[in-house]
Amino acid sequence: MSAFVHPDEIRSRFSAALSAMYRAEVPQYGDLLTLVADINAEVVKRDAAGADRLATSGELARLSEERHGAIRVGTADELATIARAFAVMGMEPVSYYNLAPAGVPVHSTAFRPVDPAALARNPFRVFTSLLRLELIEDAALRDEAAAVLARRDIFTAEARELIAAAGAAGGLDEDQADRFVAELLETFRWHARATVSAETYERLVAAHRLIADVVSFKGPHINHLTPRTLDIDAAQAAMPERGITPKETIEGPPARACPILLRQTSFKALEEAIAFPGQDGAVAGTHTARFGEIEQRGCALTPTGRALYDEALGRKDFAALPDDWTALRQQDLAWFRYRATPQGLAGRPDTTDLNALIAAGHVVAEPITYEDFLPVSAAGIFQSNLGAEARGAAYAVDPARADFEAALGRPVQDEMALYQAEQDASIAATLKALGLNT
Ligand code: OOG
Ligand code: NI
Repeated sequence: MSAFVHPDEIRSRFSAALSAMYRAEVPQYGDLLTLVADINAEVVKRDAAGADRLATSGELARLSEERHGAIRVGTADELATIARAFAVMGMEPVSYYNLAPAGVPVHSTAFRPVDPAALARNPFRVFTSLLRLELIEDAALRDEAAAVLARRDIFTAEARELIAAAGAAGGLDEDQADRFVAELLETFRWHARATVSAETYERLVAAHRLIADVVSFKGPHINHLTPRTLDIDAAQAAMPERGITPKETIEGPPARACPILLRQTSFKALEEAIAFPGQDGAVAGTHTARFGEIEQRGCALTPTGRALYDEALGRKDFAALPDDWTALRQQDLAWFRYRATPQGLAGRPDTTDLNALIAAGHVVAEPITYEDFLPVSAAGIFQSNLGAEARGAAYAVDPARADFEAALGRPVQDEMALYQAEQDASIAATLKALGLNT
């Protein structure tokens, strides 16, 4: 019997294969990668102390491997199966995002590693949305869309077999892992041939551009892949110089000395040639779905900090959120990872008070990186890529988390519980290392 390939390794191989495929499909993605790599190299050169901090926390090592993508699936079976495929790569669904209030008829989760060691190895994430067909008003069109979706299988037969095999045996061997990566990649591939007629496509577009994007093709093509930059303001400024036109504003918090959460910018979706099946060969058309995005990640906020952020975003005034690591930590606004210093380990500190230990130089606290997404930013990204005319009114519906989890086949994980667990574990390990048993 051959040994299983570690899920982290399968995730890294898949993330690299997806990046190579998307680069070949959308050359502008390659330009973004070069831009981000150049800017990150400049930041590391300019800010040696900052780079040191990133290196100690493991952020620097994962940076060039770090990216997130997004797909939009059409049915509960597609969502449940992709969840099992992501599980093979050590990725779990985290958080529920309701995009309906922003006029986008989907709800979503982010599949990502949850364990700090796995995140350090490769934090590849996929923002995954499920179409809410019930929000199509026209009953005939709704039934037609459902029938189209029911006919397709977004997975190859071999991908389905390997997902089942991994589930049954608890992992994949070397040969299976390679085949799994190649076969699952097919689900994410772009298909320039629509599966519906030009006439059906137009009616779907008229209902909502996003519905047309989900329903009209063989699979849920990856619609963007986002590298992480250390300086999004510099990246935004440099985009036009490289022939890339960014959206006007950066989503998320403003620039700060102490970066928090997530800042994102994107370039508009490409208008791409597609073909529709026609009686006499193919009918030509165009489709806009795929775009480019870059992001800068900052510190994860606690529920209190997050509530302050959400309020600040509404008022466009961020003064209530202190721009100072000590204040963010002492006011319990952000999550931190604690660590004993060599001085602490050599000395014999006799207090378990973390503030006192930090003041004495026995302990340091590093901000924990935000690994998730922001619904308001996601809505902004969706909308800037659907075109102004698609900026539909908010759907007057409740978040349907229970429906989403039923489709998924399991509950989503609570991001706050994950950050809390990491902070708590670091505190316990720090006190133990200092011989301060509590
Ligand atoms: C997903 C948009 C959300 C982000 O970074 O917030 C997203 C989509 O367009 O399918 O990727
Ligand atoms: Ni994104």
